[in-house]
Amino acid sequence: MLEAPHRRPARFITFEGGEGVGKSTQVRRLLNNLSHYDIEAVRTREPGGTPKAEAIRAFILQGRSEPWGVGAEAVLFAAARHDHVTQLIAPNLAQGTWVISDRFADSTRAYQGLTGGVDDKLIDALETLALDGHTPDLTIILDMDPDVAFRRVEMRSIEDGLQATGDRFENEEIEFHRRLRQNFLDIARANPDRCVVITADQSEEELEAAIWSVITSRFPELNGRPLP
Ligand code: T5A
Repeated sequence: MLEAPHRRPARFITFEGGEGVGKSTQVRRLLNNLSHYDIEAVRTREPGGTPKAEAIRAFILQGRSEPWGVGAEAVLFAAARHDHVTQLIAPNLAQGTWVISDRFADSTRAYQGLTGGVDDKLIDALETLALDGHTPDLTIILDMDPDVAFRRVEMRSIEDGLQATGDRFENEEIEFHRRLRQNFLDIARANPDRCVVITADQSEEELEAAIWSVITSRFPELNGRPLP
């Protein structure tokens, strides 16, 4: 009998951290670097990633869910995540395609749970339901002073010719973002096998190299492969 061709395992990697720390920039760079080694990967984001989840994203980030309270928002994020996992993440992983997500379940724990005060038990239950066993293989937490990150976001708005109006969460007080930073660090401490914290206050190229070094040391199929 012919042996089935050996297929490399698909990896699920998530990027987390506060606003403007460089997640989207590094997700794009990682996709590009993986493609140099013929690793098929999809880039996705949360909230969002599928048409239904993107509809929930617009509803929340425009502030329309705010009157419902933070607990209901946690449920909405989980509903979006459930669709994202079942319609995009799981099918891609099953066919051998890596999935790189700009935010995932740790954001609900950090924003709605630890910062917003939603009970741990509800956050745990929503996570179990939404993930359906699809825990990331690696979570990169980009960490930096939120004041510096906010200057980046303001600069982007100016460069884009937009007024710095911000979305629902960008408009929270700086103290909220300081707490959030600490909460992501606490999540990393509680999940040392999955999470790696990287200082984000460095150039895009330096950060890209630091992330590549984590990826190549974590996944044997990329062991020793230099940054393309
Ligand atoms: N949310 C989300 C919850 O409350 N609960 C949840 O469960 C989930 C999933 C999503 C919002 O929803 C909340 C969290 C968020 O508030 P979003 O817009 O998708 O909103 O997420 P943000 O994290 O806010 O996205 P940003 O685009 O603002 O931040 P990024 O992706 O971290 O940063 P990036 O890469 O876009 O870079 C920002 C700017 O900095 C520059 C870039 O060119 C860009 O202009 N930059 C750098 N400048 C200097 N040095 C570097 N190293 C740089 N890297 C990037």
